[in-house]
Amino acid sequence: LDVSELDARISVCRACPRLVDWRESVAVTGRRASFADQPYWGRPGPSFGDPDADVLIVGLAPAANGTNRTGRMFTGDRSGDWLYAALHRAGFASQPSSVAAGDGLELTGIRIVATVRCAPPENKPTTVEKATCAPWLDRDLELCEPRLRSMLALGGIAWDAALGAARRRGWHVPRPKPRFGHGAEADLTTADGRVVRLVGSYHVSQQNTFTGRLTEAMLDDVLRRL
Ligand code: DU
Ligand code: SF4
Repeated sequence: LDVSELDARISVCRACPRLVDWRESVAVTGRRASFADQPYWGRPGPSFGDPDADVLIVGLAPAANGTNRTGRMFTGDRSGDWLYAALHRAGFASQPSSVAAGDGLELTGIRIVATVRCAPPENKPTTVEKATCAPWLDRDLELCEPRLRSMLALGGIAWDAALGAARRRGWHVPRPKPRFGHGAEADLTTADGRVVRLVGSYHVSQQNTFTGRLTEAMLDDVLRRL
């Protein structure tokens, strides 16, 4: 299995009935008025970025009118505006914005995945949905593990998902469990003894960026540590 095969399998997953219903109903009848004339992806969001990345970014879940519309991680929404501008400043992204698949954006050294691959109502996946989607994250981690140097968890849910995936891969995770916070760091050790640094960041959602809880300088700071 390589990254493109894994993405293809994820793209047709229907394991969570509530999320399948939500992603498809938004795509068919629930489109935002400003996008009413556009086709919607309406499927799980596959990974985006460099298949040979040594840095993995773990987000929360696709936005109903963002990834669920464009089919690409953090593409076509406000969270993505923030994330890709910062990735461009840090030298990971070829351009500062991410509008739609086919816009020419390329990432170097970095790949982006989500904890839950389908858009959840109110951006809140259930505990069962997080557990159901976790095997996909496990496969992503397995594929990038040989090169992986660091991971960025966007928000506490992604932080917990990354720690869970690391444990299931047989990595050593410090005890007590490392606590999420903006700028939190945990050194995880792979089964063959390499250290992978997990870095925490407040999520790039509008709840954080509009309120000033997450600033551009704070985001630049965590990206430098990767
Ligand atoms: O209170 P808490 O849910 O443990 O979150 C702590 C801290 O992390 C809070 O300031 C918001 C931020 N955060 C976030 O940015 N994104 C998330 O998904 C969860 C928490
Ligand atoms: Fe499948 Fe994950 Fe989507 Fe659930 S959230 S249907 S497990 S891709």
